[in-house]
Amino acid sequence: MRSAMARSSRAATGRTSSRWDENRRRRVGSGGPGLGSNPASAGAPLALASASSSLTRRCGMTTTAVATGRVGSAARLPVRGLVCALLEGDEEAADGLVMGLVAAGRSRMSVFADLLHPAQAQVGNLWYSGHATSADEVRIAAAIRRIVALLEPTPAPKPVRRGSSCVIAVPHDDPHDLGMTMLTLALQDDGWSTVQVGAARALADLADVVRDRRPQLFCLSAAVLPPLPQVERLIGAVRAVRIPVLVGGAAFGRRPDLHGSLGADGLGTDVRIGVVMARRLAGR
Ligand code: B12
Repeated sequence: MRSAMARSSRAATGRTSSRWDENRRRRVGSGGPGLGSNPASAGAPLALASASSSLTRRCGMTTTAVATGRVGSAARLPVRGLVCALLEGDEEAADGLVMGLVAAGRSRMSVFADLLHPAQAQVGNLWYSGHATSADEVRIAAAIRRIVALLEPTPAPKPVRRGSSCVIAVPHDDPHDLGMTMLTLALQDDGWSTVQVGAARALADLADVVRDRRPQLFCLSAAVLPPLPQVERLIGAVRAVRIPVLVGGAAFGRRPDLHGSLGADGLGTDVRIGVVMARRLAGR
């Protein structure tokens, strides 16, 4: 049964790949519809089944992973289906996929780490290979932000100790704040109280903010880093007052040795690892 399913899924994936690329080439070439401009999907119920069948129709894409993506199962989440829906500007289908998983018992953190983050990374890869435009990238980042805001908290059964608090920041001038937002919400679900410091604050000020707040943990999320000596000074200043520093985001994830050379205590390559490391580093 299992191997038959795997075979049919592989076969379908082989078929869909070229069809999807073909659709995509046509759309990128012709400018394509904008976000939410798919009148055919307007008013459709946010049901996983209808989202799946609509995607299968339009992208020729299997959504077997949705059907088998039960909580606790090892099945992949429908990253490809979500990316397809987002590229098509079909918000109903995208919402349907995500909400179906939540209704099936997925935690918000799992949706972030296993679906939204990989989907956004996939969009970056499509841009690299010329299958998505930079306008697609901006539009989809906005759509993912909207989906993130729709998700209700899913509190952890065994939260961290009361009084656990964390300051989370992005460096100034770094517009990539989706990761910080996801991490903040995932930590809140794990029982932390959080303070976010946006990209408007200069790195030099951040150490003062952290020292004033006295959290149990400081998290830095970055896709684009300021000069490294500035980052190293910030990390050193925070650690000097015995607050552990956890880092993450594309700038660190792509150079796994960087966090150590800058003096940080740990690197979280996704939000799930981040939540585990936060507990461990802060002894909560
Ligand atoms: C969407 C996007 C944008 C959007 C950002 C919208 C927004 N509000 O966030 C826009 C269009 C604005 C943008 C702009 C730019 N971008 Co951009 N962007 C992306 C893209 C496609 C996705 C980023 C994203 O949101 N991912 C989803 C989030 C959820 O993932 P994440 O941040 O990694 O977070 C996850 C984990 O890393 C972790 N995490 C994140 N932070 C932390 C922190 C801690 C402590 C922990 C534990 C965990 C953790 O948890 C999250 C969930 O699992 C990536 C491509 C990619 N492959 O990532 C490029 C990318 C990040 N961008 C990049 C670049 C270079 C730019 C520009 C400089 C391009 C340019 N030349 O103009 C500009 C920035 C201009 C500026 N002012 O500096 C590069 C960064 C290069 C690098 N450091 O290696 C990337 C990787 C693309 C590439 N070229 O490879 N971008």
